[in-house]
Amino acid sequence: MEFDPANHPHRRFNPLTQEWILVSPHRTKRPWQGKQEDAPIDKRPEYDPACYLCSGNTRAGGAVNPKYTSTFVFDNDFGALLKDTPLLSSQDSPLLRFETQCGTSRVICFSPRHDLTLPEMSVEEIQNVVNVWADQVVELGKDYKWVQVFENKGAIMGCSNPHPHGQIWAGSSMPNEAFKEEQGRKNYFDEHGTVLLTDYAALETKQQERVVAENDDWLVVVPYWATWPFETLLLPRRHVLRLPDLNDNERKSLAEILKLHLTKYDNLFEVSFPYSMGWHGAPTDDGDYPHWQLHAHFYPPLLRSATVKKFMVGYEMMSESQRDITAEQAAERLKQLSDIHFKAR
Ligand code: H2U
Ligand code: ZN
Repeated sequence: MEFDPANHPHRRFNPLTQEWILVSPHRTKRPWQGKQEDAPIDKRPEYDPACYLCSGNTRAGGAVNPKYTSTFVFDNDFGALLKDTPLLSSQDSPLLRFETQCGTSRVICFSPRHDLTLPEMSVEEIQNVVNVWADQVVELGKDYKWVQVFENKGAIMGCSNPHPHGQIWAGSSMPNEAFKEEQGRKNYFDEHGTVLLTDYAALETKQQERVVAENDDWLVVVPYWATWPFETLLLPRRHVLRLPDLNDNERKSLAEILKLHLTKYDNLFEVSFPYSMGWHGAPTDDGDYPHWQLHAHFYPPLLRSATVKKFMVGYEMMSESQRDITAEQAAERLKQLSDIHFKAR
């Protein structure tokens, strides 16, 4: 019998994290009588006097935001990482190991407009955000080995405030996800002599089956090994190690593809699409990282509507991640969606 990825349960390998995921495509017709999330209410004023992140407002810690007109970065008033932590560690007991962690947490307001989200901003405004991301990597990369730029979007993802914002956490050691990817890339580079994610971008460009959006410099795919239903990977075509290495043209085309991709996401269930996204660039110490390639992951929780999310529970917690809809089916749905935002129609 021939393998039919749209019908036969199978496992797919994620070469970045070196983990397998179970795909059960025959299950997509099962009924759902489980949890429905409340449909998020999405009518916000341009300025909210009660918002901690709006221009000119006072934050929870008492600091006052400047009257910013574009982007605004500040040190998180409740940062998870602190600058002046003494560097200590212990392996005295193999069962009770620790190392202290030195770092910084910052918040980036993407816009003074309380009512916007990235896809509703102009390309120029999104490019300003890209520039801030890159500048922050330069600045924090001087002191820290890992600079994590990310955005939690939507209350369902634990985002505390609808004002368009992201975060940056920078720390002195490699966190788990970065560490796993480092191993995966290194293994691939040692075995093939080429860069995993540039080879992967070339393969996806050729096959087209999982491509959601593309332009001259960038590619968005539902990766072959995706675990979240509409997970995507944003990849540059050129070999680029870190955000600051992007030239002006690439920053503009990045802003364009972000606008397009996030518009499609919003159009999928006609809701401001929740997700966690984050950038992975090469570590910012003086190590040699020819095997790295810059990319962004988008992990959206929604499964079948604005209110039904995918749960990573039972089998996922105890065994391994599992999905029903295949990466190819998810890519096809995203690809078909309009590039005009549903609110602008
Ligand atoms: P999230 O919405 O992704 O949780 O990010 C908001 C961050 O903003 C959160 O980490 C910080 C919170 O600590 N924050 C401040 O630093 N000052 C404030 O006045 C409100 C929120
Ligand atoms: Zn606000």
